Amino acid sequence: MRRAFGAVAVECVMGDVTSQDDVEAVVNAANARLEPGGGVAGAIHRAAGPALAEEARPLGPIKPGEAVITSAHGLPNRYIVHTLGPVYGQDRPEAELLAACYRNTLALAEENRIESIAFPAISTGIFGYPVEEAARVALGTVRDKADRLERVRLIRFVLFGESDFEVHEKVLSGLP
Ligand code: AR6
Repeated sequence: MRRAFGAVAVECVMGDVTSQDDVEAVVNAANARLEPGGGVAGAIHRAAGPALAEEARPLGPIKPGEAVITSAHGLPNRYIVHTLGPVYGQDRPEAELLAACYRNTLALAEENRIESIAFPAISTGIFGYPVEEAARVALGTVRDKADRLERVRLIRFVLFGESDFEVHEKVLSGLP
């Protein structure tokens, strides 16, 4: 499903964030040291190859809510934006930190003249953020920022499973 907020399209798809070959940038649910890990980070580093860790490591460590950008190496995109989500129940205030991930990632996209970007559901895996709560923060933040985007024209949320996809669709369709 897809909605337009001014000139910006926001869509939800079910799939794998490492196989979004029609967007300029993909977002990594990174760890602080920007190293390969599990989940999205593991999949991105596997697909990108070892040169990604070499490029990324000197840019870390990063704090929850921060974002940095690298090239995409073996992925079919131009850039990867790496952002560190909050660990639910530990990094507080979690909603503010999660919103900062989306805002800072979109700010980097603007600086780098990126027109299309695909996000996974940051913090909702190993970091334990409940999916619906996270979806409200993520989609609400993107909607609020859409008006001020001058370059970014497509924001895609790539959800790994059917239930996460359905939750995001419901939240996106319910946004004012
Ligand atoms: N494509 C799209 N979504 C995915 C994929 C994929 N290939 N793989 C998993 N997901 P997570 P976090 C979903 O754990 O919670 C890492 O070890 C997954 O089902 O990747 O921010 C890092 O090194 C979940 O809904 O990220 C960090 O230490 C969502 O993506 C830590 O985990 C995010 O899951 C980051 O934890």
